[in-house]
Amino acid sequence: MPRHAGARVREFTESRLASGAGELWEQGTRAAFLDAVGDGSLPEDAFDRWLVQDYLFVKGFTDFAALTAAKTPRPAQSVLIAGLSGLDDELDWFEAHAWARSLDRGVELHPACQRYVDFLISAAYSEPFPVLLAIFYGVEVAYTVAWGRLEARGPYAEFIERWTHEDFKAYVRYLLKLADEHPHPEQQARFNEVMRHERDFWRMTWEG
Ligand code: MP5
Repeated sequence: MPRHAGARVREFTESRLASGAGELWEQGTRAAFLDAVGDGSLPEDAFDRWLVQDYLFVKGFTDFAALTAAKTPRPAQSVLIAGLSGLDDELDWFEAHAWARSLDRGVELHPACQRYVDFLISAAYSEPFPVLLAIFYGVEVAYTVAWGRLEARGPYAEFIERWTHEDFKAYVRYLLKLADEHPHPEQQARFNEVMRHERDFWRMTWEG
């Protein structure tokens, strides 16, 4: 791990939900896949697998985000609506990359990806909005911290930058503020579940 990476992600690592997740936090935000991105040894097929599965994940996450926005009262709703537009741009971005690499976007969700999306959609229908805010925050913070442990250089610099950019971090910070402003006893348990799914998703990208 680069020397300054710990400092870059510390504000999130030390936040309430992250520290409450115990070892799941580390498991959800560190991955052999990312270590291999960092040292330049990532096999191309692993990257392609991640790209397609992450695209499919983000499609499901967008449905979760829309349902969460619908359940969240104003003024908190505002940032979630803006986030939907960001997700639309992100899907275009994934499609452009998948197209450029001639990947088949019609492939099925891997069981690990399917389980993660099923968890999100089921929660979106059944959980109250404060719990959904903690899940939302978990999904986004997991990526900004996991990718944030890498320096934005090498063939995948654009991917590292996407989730470590200052604007993205400000968005993640804001989601944390919303979750903190609307506490709920179930937030920690559902946040932990997100970390479990992140861990399993990363394993899938590495092991296939
Ligand atoms: C995110 C993601 C972050 N793209 N994939 C996984 C498995 N977890 C979290 O979501 P977004 O919409 O890319 O910021």
